[in-house]
Amino acid sequence: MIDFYTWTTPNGRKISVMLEECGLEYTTHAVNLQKEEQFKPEFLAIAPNNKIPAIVDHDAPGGPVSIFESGAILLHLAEKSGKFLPASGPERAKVLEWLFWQMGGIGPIMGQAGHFTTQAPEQVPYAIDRFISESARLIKVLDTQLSKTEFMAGEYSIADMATYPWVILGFDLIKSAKPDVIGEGENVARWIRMIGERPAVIKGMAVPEVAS
Ligand SMILES: N[C@@H](CCC(=O)N[C@@H](CS)C(=O)NCC(=O)O)C(=O)O
Repeated sequence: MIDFYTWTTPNGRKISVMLEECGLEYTTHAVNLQKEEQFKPEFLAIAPNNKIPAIVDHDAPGGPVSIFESGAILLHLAEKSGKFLPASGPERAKVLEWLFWQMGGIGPIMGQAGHFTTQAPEQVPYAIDRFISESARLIKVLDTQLSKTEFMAGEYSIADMATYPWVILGFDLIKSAKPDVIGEGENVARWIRMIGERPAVIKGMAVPEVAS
């Protein structure tokens, strides 16, 4: 059994999608970021960086283990299930390449774009333009890759699961802000449609259920 600590944000949804895709049994614990529950000592004991997602895998080989950082969790679950990450060879390298591209690029950059456009106490035009432009550049990179392959690394993988929850959130907004960079982004649009139709993705994107 897996205890899963999450909230209604893209980094959490990467993991709920993967858990659903693998059919792994899990219990969801909603960590309300608006109420600053990520700073509670019992959560910090599992996730010292005070961010969701985190898991405790009670049936890991060698005994129970707690893991924070969404990329590390995706790798753990892929290795545990034997799914969505080839065991070796160039196919594995390609999945890891695009997974780390998401972890170091799309996630932090789109996160800052969202922060400076909707949450910052003052409007900072340079920061807004910097993060929206870099998000647009990254989406164009994704679009070019998806013009060559059906999914990011060939077959559907943890790289797609890591990237989809971010791109679905910002694609229309960034495309309309930077049409000169992204154009129609038709390959990303096709990829969004294909992934969004997967039953596990529909379920995973609705985790955690919170009263509105
Ligand atoms: N690199 C981390 C980022 C996690 C992250 O930024 N989580 C956000 C929600 S999407 C969070 O918990 N923020 C709470 C805070 O910063 O206090 C990962 O991929 O797991």
